[in-house]
Amino acid sequence: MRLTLRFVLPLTIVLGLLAYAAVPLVDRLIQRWSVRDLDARARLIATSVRAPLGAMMASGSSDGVQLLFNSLTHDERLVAMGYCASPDSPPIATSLLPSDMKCELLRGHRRGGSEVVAGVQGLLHVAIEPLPIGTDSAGALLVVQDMGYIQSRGAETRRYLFVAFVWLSVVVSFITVVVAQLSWRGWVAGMKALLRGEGLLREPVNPGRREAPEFRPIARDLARLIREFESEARERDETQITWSPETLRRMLHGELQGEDVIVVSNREPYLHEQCGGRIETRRPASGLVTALEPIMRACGGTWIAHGSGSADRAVVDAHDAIVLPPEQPAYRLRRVWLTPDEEAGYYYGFANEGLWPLCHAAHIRPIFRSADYAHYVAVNRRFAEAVVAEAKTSAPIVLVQDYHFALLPKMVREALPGATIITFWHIPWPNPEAFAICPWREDLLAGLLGSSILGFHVQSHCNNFVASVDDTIEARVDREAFTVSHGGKLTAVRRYPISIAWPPPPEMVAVPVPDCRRQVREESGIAAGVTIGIGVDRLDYTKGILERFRAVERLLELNPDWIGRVTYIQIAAPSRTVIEEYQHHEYQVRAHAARINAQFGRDGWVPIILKVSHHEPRDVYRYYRGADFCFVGSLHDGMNLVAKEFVAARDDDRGVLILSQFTGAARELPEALAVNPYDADQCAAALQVALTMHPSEQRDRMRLMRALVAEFNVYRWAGRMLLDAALMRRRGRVLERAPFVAPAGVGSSYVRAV
Ligand code: GDG
Repeated sequence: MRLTLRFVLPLTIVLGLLAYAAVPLVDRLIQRWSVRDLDARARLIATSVRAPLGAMMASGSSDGVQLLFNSLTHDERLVAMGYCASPDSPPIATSLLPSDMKCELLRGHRRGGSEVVAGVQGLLHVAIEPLPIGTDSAGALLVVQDMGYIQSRGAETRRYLFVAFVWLSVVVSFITVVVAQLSWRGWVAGMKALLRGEGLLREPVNPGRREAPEFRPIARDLARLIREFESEARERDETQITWSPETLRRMLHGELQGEDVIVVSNREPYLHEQCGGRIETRRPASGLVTALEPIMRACGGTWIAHGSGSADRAVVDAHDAIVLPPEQPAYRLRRVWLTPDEEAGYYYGFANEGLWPLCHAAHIRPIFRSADYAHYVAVNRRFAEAVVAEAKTSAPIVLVQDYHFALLPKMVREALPGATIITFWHIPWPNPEAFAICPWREDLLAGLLGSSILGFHVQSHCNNFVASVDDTIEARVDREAFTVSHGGKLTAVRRYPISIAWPPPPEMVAVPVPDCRRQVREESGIAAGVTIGIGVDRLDYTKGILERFRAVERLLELNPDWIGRVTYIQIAAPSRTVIEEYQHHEYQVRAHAARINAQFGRDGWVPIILKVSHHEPRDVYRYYRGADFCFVGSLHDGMNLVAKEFVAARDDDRGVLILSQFTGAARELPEALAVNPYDADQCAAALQVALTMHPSEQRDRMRLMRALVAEFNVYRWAGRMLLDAALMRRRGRVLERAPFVAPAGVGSSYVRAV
C-alpha cells in the first residue's frame, strides 16, 4: 500500500499541475477558434445580404433595410446589424446596436476586420465587412454577435478537461503500480539469485529463466569482486592452512579442474631388483624421490622415469607401465629404457660428470664431452616423446625434475604448446662465470625457458639463473616480476623451497625412540653411555663426508675427554659408482675413517662407523631416532632433506642438528647449529655444543624446527607451484580472449603466459 501511494501521489500531483497549467491555454485556444468562426459567419451574412441590401439602398428604402436586418437578428447569437454608407453617415441599424457603435469604426477597418468589445451583458464580436453599394464605395456592414456562449463553452471544456485528467491519473497510476509490482518481483528474484551466487559461483537453479540484461553489469562486477576476494582469501589461507595430501588433492581438482599430472625424472620411485630367484622392490636414495613420491600418492597421474632396476622390465605391462606404490596403488610409473651407452653418455657423462660439478661449488672440475651431450639430447627427446604419448589432453601439467632434463621443456612445448610445464631444478644454479664453462649453455637455457615456471630452492639460485640468461642469450628479463621472456614465451623464475611429507609416514616413527637407540647400539656394537651422532647421505663428494670426519678428529684432538664417549655413524648410500671421481671419493672416505679410527679407537670403541650400503627408509629413520645428534655437512646443496627428515623423526623433541651453512635448509632452520664444513675447528666446536646441550634447550630448538617443517611441508611446495601454474593458465586464457600488445618499454606482464 505504501509503495502504491509512493507512486500514485506524486503522479496525481504532477497530472493536477499539468491540468492547472493547461486551462488558460485551452481558454485562449477556444476563444481564437470561436473568433475565427464568428468572422466567417459575419462574412457569410455579408455575402448573403449584399444583393437585397443593394436593391433596397438603390430604391432608398431604409425601412426595408431595417426590416431585413431585424429578420436576420432573430438568431440568438446575432445581436445587431447595421449598414454604414460612409464613416460620417449614421448607421441604418437594428435597435439593439449599441449606441456608442458609430460608423466611425470604419476608419480603422477600411478593408474590414473585427473587434471584441465589452457590451452590457458580456463580450461582443463586432465584424466590419466592406460592402460598397452604388456610389457608397466606403460602405460597410456591421455585424454584432454575442460571445457569451464562448465563455460557457470554455467552462464546459474545463470541466471535461478536469474529469479527463482525473481519469488519466487513475489509469496511469494503476498501470504504473502493476508494472512496478511485476518488475519489482523480477528484480528481487534476480537480485536474490545473484546474491545466492547463481550463475557466478554455481549453476542457476532455474536454467530456463532468462537473465535480466540490466543485471549483467552488476553480475560482472560481483564476479570480479568474488574473484578478488577469493584470491585474497587464498593468499591469506596459504599462510594459515596446514598443507596435507587432502589439501593438495582439493587444490588440484578446484584450481586445475583435476587436470592430469605428468612427472618426468631420471630416478624412479621404486626399483625392481632381481635377488636370487626373487624380485625385490627398493626405494632409491634420492632427495627427489623423497619429495615427489608423496605428491604423486596424493595427486595420482603418471610418473615417467628411467627403468634402471635389474627386474624392472619383468614387472611392467604392455605400455612399460606399473601402478604404484605396491601396497596401495595411487599412480602409474611409466618406465623408459636406456641402452648402456645412452646411460653412460646422458646420465653418468653429461649430467653427472658435467652438470653436477658445474652446479656445485665443490671444487671438482666438470667434464664435458660432445658424445655425452649427443646422448643427453637424444634421451631428452625420448622422454619428451614419452610425455607427449602419455598426455591425455593438449594442455597437460608436466612437472619436469632436475638437471637431467634441461632440454626437455622446450621439446615438450614445441609438441604441446598449451602444456603447463613446471620445471624444478633440485641442485644449485652456479653464478654466470661458472655457468659460462658449459659449451652448450645457450641450448640449456633455451631448453629450460620452454617451461612456464622454473623453480629453485633459494632466491640466490634464481638470481644466478636470471643473471646467466642475461649474460648468455637474447631474452627480456624482468627483474621485478622475476620473469624471462624468450621466443614470445614467458617463464616465471621462482623460489619454492622443497620439503618432506608431514606428518612423516606412520611406519617411519612406529618404533619408540628408546627401542631405536637400543637397536642402533646393538647393530653397530656401541656401548651404553656412548653418545651417538648420525649422518645420512648418498656417497657424494658434495655432501662433505670427509669434512665431517675431520671435524670428529678435531674434536677428539682438542678435547680428548670425548675419546671413548662419542661415535659418529655415517650411512653412505653408494651412488654413481661407475664414475671415477665417485670411486676415488669412496676410497678417500674409507681411508679417512680407517685412519681416524686407527688413531683414536680403543677397547672395541671407534669414533667413526662407516656404513657404505643402501638402507631402506625405515632403517634410515631408526638411525635418526636412535641418535643424539645429526650432522649434515654438505659443501654445497640445493636444500638437503636429511636435515628435515631428522627433525621430522624426532617426535620426542630431542636431538641436535648440526647443519652446513651451504645448504638451502640452513636458511629455514636457524635453530640448528650452523657451521662452515670447511672450518674443522668450528665444526669441532659445534660438536662440543651438541654433545653438551641441555635437554630443555634441545627441546626448545627441536620444537621450533618441527613447527617449521610441519608448516612448510612438501604438499605446500607442490601446492604453491601448482597454484601459480593455475594462475598462469587463467591469465593465458584471458589474454588469448583479449590479446593486448603492450607498447615497447611498458613491461613484459602482457606477454602471453602459458
Ligand atoms: C637432491 C639435491 C635436494 C640417503 N641414504 C639412503 C636414502 N637416503 C635418502 C635420504 C634423503 C635423500 O636420500 C637425500 O636427500 P638430499 O636432499 O639430502 O640429497 P640428494 O639426493 O642429493 O637430493 C638436494 C634434493 O634433491 C631434493 O630437492 O634437497 O639438495 O642434491 O631422503 O633419506 N634413502 C634410502 N636408502 C639410503 O641408503 N632409501
